[in-house]
Amino acid sequence: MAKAVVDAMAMQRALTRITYEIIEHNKGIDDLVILGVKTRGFYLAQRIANRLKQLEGTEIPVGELDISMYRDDIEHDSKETDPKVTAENVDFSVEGKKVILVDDVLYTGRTIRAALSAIIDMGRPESINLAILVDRGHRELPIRADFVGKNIPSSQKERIRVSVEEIDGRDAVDIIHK
Ligand code: 3GP
Ligand code: 5GP
Ligand code: MG
Repeated sequence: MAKAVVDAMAMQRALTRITYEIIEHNKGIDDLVILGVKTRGFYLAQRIANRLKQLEGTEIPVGELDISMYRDDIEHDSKETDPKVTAENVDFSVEGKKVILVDDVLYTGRTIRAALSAIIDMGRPESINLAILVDRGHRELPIRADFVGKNIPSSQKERIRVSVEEIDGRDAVDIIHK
């Protein structure tokens, strides 16, 4: 059973609001770079970069972080290993940059912890901020997002389905009751 919580219009508004918050927080867009966690986080990162271009007229570099040796069990069994995030396809430097890290769903925080390690391995950014479309709660690490599209308190038995036009043919967030 799926319950619709965010429709296409609401998702676009949330991304536009996050974009304005990024500009305000950074007092402009100087030295910004965006890194999206694959798969859907990368498409959301591209959307934010497109809006930044529309609003500020500047192209912001967007890179993709890959989750490798990822848990094959997405049920979040506590015995599973932590995700490894790599930045093999990022063709720009993060040195001295203001990095905006983007993912679709924030849950335990372990993916973001791994992403932070991968970014810091690439160089020393001036700052890293986290933008998330859906914060579903249940953090296991002291990690929070700076820019949040929507807080959706969830049961651990539920799953948040994020659909993006680019791969799913529609923009939506639904709660799936397993
Ligand atoms: P996405 O980032 O492209 O959305 O985490 C890897 C993929 O597994 C994600 O792809 C996500 O959609 C999907 N997924 C769905 N539910 C869960 C979940 O509860 N935990 C994790 N880790 N992944 C989930
Ligand atoms: P975390 O590492 O914080 O537990 O989980 C974050 C990553 O796992 C995100 O990249 C996200 O893709 C995925 N994830 C965790 N829970 C969900 C969920 O309920 N729905 C979706 N779509 N992805 C999830
Ligand atoms: Mg994701």
